[in-house]
Amino acid sequence: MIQKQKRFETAVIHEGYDSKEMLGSLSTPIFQTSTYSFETAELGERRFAGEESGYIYSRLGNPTVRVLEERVASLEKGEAGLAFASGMAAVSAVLIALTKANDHIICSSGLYGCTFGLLTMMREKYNIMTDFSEMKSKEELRSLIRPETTVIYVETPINPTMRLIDLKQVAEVAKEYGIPVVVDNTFSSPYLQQPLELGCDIVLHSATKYIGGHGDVIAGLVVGKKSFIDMVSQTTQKDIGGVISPFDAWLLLRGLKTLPVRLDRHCDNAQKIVEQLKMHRKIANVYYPEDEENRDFSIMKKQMKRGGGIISFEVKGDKSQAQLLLNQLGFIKIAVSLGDAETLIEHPATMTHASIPYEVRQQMGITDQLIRLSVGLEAWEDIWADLEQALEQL
Ligand code: LCS
Repeated sequence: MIQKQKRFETAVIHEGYDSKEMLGSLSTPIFQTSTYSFETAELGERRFAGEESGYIYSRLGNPTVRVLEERVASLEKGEAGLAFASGMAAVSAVLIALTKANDHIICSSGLYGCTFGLLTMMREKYNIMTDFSEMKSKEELRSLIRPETTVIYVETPINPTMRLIDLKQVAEVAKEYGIPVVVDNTFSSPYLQQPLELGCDIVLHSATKYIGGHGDVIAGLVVGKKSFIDMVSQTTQKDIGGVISPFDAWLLLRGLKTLPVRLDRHCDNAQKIVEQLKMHRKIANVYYPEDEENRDFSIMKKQMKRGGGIISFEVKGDKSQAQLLLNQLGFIKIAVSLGDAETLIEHPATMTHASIPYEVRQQMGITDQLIRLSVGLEAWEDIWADLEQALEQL
């Protein structure tokens, strides 16, 4: 039978796995093994020489992990995928693979605090300089490119300001100069945004978030051209070693099956909460990509299917008012991370982005009044009731 390209909702369940090859096991088996025996010494030699395919040692590859890598590559419409022990293991493996001492990176003017920390370390240790840019126009981006620019690194939506970057526009400029564009697609997941389809080169995830979806695993994923993925697999992944465990890969495969169903609900709930927040007198600003009044709404329409499950907003007043709001909540949990079934709330200036110097935080739009809400899968009426009673106490 000729197989057509599967739709997203089918691919999340089936892609990369054939139960016929695994004794009919419907659930992907967990190959909980660190090593693989060779029948002969010569076979071991051929495997190490790359003359014969097959497994050697689980830091170099594992069958459960391989299913996950093939599935996510298909979902992101890329040639190949690679799984990591954390989102940061994925980010660092990619950035270290693409740079050498004295190179230059152009980065979106806002990003996750630990990625900022990694770029700072790369500057201090290897003189790899980073320029931050809003990437509002092609001219702005072109003006920053230097002969030693080797990466354009973009988060969109940006954690935690929810600002967006026009990925197609960035990819077009990068192509002119042959510079790879890396996109951190954590906030959207491949269900809402597919950067490779827009011309970008490499996409990565903190799979800890929507891909896992249940707050029980730390993991990372990278998708790109096979030649690039093979290079990372054989250099910064093999030799630095941030590989995922087979059990965590299995948890992600399970989480992925419900990704579209969960995200539809996250988006529905977030839309309702945005409507309510915008009407509340204690709220100064609400930032959500799929809000018609949002400053980046036109970019959202071009590249995202829906707005996602994360909202950020500023309360009227200062840091103490923001902290007071968090302290008044009932079932909504004060916690970093996002994309879980539970609604989570955090204060970026003192939590996820606290390591970024104050002045840089201000330039990025991370004010002391800014709060980040990861809208969960509960009934939206209950989420709003909890937020509303807390807001009443400010
Ligand atoms: N990229 C983004 C956009 C992130 O939000 C995070 C983690 C990472 C990469 C790193 O992934 P990890 O190693 O944690 O899997 N973001 C977090 C956050 O906002 N709160 O807690 C972690």
